[in-house]
Amino acid sequence: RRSLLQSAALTALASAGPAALAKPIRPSTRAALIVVDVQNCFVEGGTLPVKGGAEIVPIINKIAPAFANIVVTQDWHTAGHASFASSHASKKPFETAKLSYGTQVLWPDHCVQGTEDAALHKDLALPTAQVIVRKGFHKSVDSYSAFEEADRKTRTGLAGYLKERGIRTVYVTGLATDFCVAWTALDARKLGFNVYVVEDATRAIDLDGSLAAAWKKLKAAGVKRIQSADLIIPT
Ligand code: VGL
Ligand code: ZN
Repeated sequence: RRSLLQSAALTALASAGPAALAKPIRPSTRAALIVVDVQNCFVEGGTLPVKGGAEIVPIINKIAPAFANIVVTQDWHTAGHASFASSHASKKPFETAKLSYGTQVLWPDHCVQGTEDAALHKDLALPTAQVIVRKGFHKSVDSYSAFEEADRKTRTGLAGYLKERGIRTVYVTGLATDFCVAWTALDARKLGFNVYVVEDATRAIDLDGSLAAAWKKLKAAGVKRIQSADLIIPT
């Protein structure tokens, strides 16, 4: 049975975005919620703000009780990181550069290790989260994905962690839909997990059509696109 709150959310979604699923989902105890980069840098007032970024915080807090396992990630760059436009002569943010591993979008300086900008959003309330994966800490390599760095070789260890704990399914939320959320979800699929993206628990940067491109790739890879109202939350 749905709570009144969930019904209200369903009605709201019916008019706003994609329709909620007919059959609600109860995440298995062998599922993990992955909360990607919900940090000060990616919300209003941060160094690389994602439009509406802070709006997902209460949604993530609301669905968290449905999960026995929660993994949090943190974009965690060195000062002078290769993904920063400021590290490249005559480059501006949102242009691209060729790095050793391929084309890299250049960003404003953001999420520098140990700064308040890189801290998790203060309203994120995930007391049951058990691990924080930090990524992008090698100065010359970016890492959008929580599983594998942009060189597509260096692993973070998250797949091993999840597999050792018997986790087969992941639900991905956070920032940004078309970068770190999408890359994390695609790598999770590649590594054999059953993967959901909880769309309303994400917000996008949407650079030159990157959001539509990301959803297309996610769909082709077999990632399931759901809404928070599709999840059964224990009361
Ligand atoms: C991200 C751009 C640069 C993200 C991180 O979390 O999506 N995007 N660094
Ligand atoms: Zn970054």
